[in-house]
Amino acid sequence: MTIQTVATQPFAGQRPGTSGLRKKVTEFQRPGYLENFVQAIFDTLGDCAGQTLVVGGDGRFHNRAAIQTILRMAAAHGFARVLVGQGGILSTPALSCVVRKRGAMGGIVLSASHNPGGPDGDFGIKYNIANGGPAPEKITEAIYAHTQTITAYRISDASSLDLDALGEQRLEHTVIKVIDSVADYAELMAGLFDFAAIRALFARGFTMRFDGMHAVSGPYAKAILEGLLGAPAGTVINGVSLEDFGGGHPDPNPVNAAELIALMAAPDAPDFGAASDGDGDRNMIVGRGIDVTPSDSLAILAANAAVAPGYRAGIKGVARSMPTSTAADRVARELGVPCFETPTGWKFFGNLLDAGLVTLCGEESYGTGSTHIREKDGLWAVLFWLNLLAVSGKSVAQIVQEHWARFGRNYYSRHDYEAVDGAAAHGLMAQLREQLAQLAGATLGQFTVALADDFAYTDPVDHSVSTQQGVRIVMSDGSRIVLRLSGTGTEGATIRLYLEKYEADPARHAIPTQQALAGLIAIAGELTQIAARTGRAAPTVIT
Ligand code: G16
Repeated sequence: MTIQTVATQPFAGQRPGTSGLRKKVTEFQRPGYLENFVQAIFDTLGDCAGQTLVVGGDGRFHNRAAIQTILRMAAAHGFARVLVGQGGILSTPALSCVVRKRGAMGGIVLSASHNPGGPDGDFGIKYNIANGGPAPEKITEAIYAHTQTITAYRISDASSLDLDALGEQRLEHTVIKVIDSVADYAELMAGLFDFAAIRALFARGFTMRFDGMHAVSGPYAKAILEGLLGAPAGTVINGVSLEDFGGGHPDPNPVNAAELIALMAAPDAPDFGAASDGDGDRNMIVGRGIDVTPSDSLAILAANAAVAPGYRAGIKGVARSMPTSTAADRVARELGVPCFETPTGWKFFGNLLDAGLVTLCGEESYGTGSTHIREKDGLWAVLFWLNLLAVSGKSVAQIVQEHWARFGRNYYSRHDYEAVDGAAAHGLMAQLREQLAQLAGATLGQFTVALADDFAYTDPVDHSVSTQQGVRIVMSDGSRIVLRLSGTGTEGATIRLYLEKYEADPARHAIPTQQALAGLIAIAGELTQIAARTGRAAPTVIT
């Protein structure tokens, strides 16, 4: 075994987006493409000698090949230990958990999250820092800068390692330890939630379906729900992880998890339904005949946090991304704790969590999490809901309706226009930005504009500033139209239009969502000329 220095040239476009570098698998298969990015990570980290690194991915196509390369490069950079999930598998939350628990310098996550997988699908890589969370922008920008000047990478020429047998192997001077993918994570969950109460719930005949979408969370859900909590076999559906996710789109929303939604709408529906995404960090919560919006789910968990042993002491604060509905703000106000509004991207929650300013965080994109790790966590949210259902004895629908009756309902929807021509999408945003100055105070339909701006965020901890994080048009009654371009797509541009309308009157809480939002949808259409500019009569996906 020797360490090779291989000459290379920069690739364009290796700037990490909302959550790491995401590209087509074929791009990652180009000689040197992955190596350059990994070298840029190690160059950014500096001296890695004596350090521990954690590596794992969501099991999608190219996961194993990429991990073999990363292990050989880690050995060439003098890491003392690399912990790798068995079979190369670690869900994103499990990786965050292992980094924190094992005192690692950081971790490398191989995933393109909810994006489709397979040879023609997407792949991704992300670096997480010692707190277990995604690297902040100053690090991702430094990584990008290194990719643009790179001339060589260092790699051991050792042969492939066995990723399936638990235990230690040696690569150059580095110990590679294959660890159980689930154990550390399951232990953390058992410490946060009332497993005895959930076990008793299942023993009483409570029924549930967890849709693993053939992605990474299946094995975690089986071990915890069907194993530790005694849910009957068959509770976890689509629970076998496949390299192409069975050809599906592992994004847990009512459109992509249509099978689960149909099951939950049937007369003999189970009591509770849930789904997670490609890398296990997203969650969708469904009751009989009702799917809970991620924004409502965050607000409901915040209002009821004390049911779970891990949160019995109360919550210090809540954070949500700017496009997420303001339902959580109302709960925070009543609890007398702060609510922070951050740009889209879980990385923006890290400082708030580290500083102890918030306990719970959430995003409209089906992400919810807490101080327990520094990633959003799909199964954690499902267990939180199970804990709430077990302790309250209520149904999902009852919990949601009672929440609305108490706090009011924030009708909410996101309209996505996917794979739009990049120039058209940027043109739309530019034209909208130009209108902002004139919009304040304007009357639009039944609404008066109270604020129209391009969201900028100053991190309250390190005071870093992030600008151009999305256009928001806020009406005097709190209703909002928000537009931004996705930072996770790999084809053209994806325009996200977010709509929110507050309704205090419980007599008006059963209106179909799109109907409740129709006035705002029409205004957004006129302001943006989205149909004409994109050539699309309707959004690709409505959630
Ligand atoms: C990532 C980020 C989230 C973000 C989501 C959508 O999630 O971690 O914070 O909300 O992408 O981002 P965008 O609107 O830019 O596409 P994931 O689950 O894809 O890692």
